[in-house]
Amino acid sequence: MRLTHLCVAGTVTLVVAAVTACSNSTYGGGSGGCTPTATQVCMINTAYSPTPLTVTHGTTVTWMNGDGFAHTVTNDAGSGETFNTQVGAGGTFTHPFNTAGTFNYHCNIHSTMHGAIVVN
Ligand SMILES: [Cu+2]
Repeated sequence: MRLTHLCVAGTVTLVVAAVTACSNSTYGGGSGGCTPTATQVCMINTAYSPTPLTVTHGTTVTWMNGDGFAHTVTNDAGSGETFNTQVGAGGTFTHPFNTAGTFNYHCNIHSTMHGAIVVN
């Protein structure tokens, strides 16, 4: 008769993987705690979202930085609106848009970051 060793099942080793690939934000990765709204642009994963954002003239637009590092909100050359602000992790910046038009902007730190505000 064979002697059977009964292995005690249930010794489950949980491997807690340190996920770094998708957490470039100190605010939880992904949305970074920022939710885009009708008047708010999020800076998430080194991009503006949404873009373009369309608002009615007289609207104050808020940018929130959901990333864990700084961005800027800087008007493109020739834009009818002038702003240039560095926004740290978790920070916000607001700018009122009182004139209709399309206003392009970018991040001075990351050359791939471009956005637009369309004002009706
Ligand atoms: Cu940036």
